[in-house]
Amino acid sequence: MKPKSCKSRNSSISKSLVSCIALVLMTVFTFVIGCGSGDNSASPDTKKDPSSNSVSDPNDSLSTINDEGAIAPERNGSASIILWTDPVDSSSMNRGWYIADRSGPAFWYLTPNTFREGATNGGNYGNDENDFLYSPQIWVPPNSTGLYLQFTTHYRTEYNYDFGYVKYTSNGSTYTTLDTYHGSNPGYPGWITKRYSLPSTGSSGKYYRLRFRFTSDGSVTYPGWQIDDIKLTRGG
Ligand SMILES: [Ca+2]
Ligand SMILES: [Ca+2]
Repeated sequence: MKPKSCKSRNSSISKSLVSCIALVLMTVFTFVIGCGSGDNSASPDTKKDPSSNSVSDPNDSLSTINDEGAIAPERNGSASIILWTDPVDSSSMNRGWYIADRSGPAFWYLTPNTFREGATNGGNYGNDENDFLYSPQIWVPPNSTGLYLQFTTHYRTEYNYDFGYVKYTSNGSTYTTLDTYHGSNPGYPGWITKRYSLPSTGSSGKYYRLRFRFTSDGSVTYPGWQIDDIKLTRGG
């Protein structure tokens, strides 16, 4: 009897223990489910600001272009990146170009689909011209290599006396001459494409500015100079 009684008592204790364990497990399970539900309701995925999910574009820095109207950079084929371009159309003068008519009757003007130095009726420039056309500032990012200035042009001036100068600055004050035009371009009145290599920027980005200057002496005039489709590119 004793063993049976003892066994019955032990069995009762075991059942109680199992019940307790089951209760604990249920409580833990309910807690876990509850906690899981709480995490889901506050899921970072559902509350994340979409804008914080953007991946940094390696070309972001290229978008930091001056506020004078330069357009965003884009691929120029697969070989280079266009840092800035102006097709020179009727809206170009809203893009930060600057004209300075220092002397002589003619000056740079918008035709409106090209820039032209000469009389605004299409006739010849005058004597003693000293006229400037400045581009907007163009932001060139750090470590830019393979820089090129390109544009189309035609010109007809008095050979060796009336000149067009193509220049640029990367420090805002010192202008470097890329080319000097006089006489007629090959194929005039046809147009030609000119391309000039510019030095790399190094570890700091720089603002570039282009300058097209025209001068004439005291006699003999011609139609002048036109430029169009100007762009600054860097290696891709
Ligand atoms: Ca002038
Ligand atoms: Ca002349």
